[in-house]
Amino acid sequence: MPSRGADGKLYFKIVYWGPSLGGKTTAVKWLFKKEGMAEGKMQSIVDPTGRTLFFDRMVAGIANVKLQIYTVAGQRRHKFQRKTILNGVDGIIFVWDAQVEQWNENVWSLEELLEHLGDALGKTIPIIFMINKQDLPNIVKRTQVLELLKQKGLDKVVSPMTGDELEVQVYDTIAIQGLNVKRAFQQLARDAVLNYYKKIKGQ
Ligand SMILES: Nc1nc2c(ncn2[C@@H]2O[C@H](COP(=O)(O)OP(=O)(O)O)[C@@H](O)[C@H]2O)c(=O)[nH]1
Ligand SMILES: [Mg+2]
Repeated sequence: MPSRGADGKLYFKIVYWGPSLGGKTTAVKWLFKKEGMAEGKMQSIVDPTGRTLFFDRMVAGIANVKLQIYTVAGQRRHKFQRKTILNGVDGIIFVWDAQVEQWNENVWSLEELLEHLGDALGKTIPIIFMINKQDLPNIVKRTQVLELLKQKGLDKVVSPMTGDELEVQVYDTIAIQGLNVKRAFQQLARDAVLNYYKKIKGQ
């Protein structure tokens, strides 16, 4: 659930999740630098080689709400840091690395997310997918990813607006060029906000 800030605004937490080097930081940097969506600076906690050690964080304001955007450290050994970042999450953007050889890393990362959030994923916590690195030659087909999502029970999600069952939203993206990055973000941001209003209306 979002929290109310000292400024009286609602702060939603949106998390970019996925395996190491999939393009999470690149996507958030795109929103920050090219789309100019951030308020203030982007914070990044990185190791000496520039890989995310804990998180990146950026805040965007849309209408009367604030969106706190986090990316997790994708390397397997940072499991504990990732769990911390999920506290109070309002929506997930999963960045799938489309490279064929990264298949197992994606599956591992998705399974870890399911371990943490279980049935809430796609039901009370909205999720969308970016299948990233579409510019590279040796990538998986979209249908293969959709098939895996089906196996994991994530091919269908609950509409944050109506409560009906919907196909999960899956975007083909190129984070380094910004292709579909903003569109995917706006979809999930909208879902997270609508989901909250649906929840409080239902109370
Ligand atoms: N070719 C290609 N490279 C990408 C794309 N997105 C990210 N990268 C590269 O993949 C590497 C890891 O990206 P990064 O955003 O740090 O991944 P993270 O670990 O998920 O945060 C960097 O060298 C990026 O430039 C993409 O869409 N296409
Ligand atoms: Mg990163």
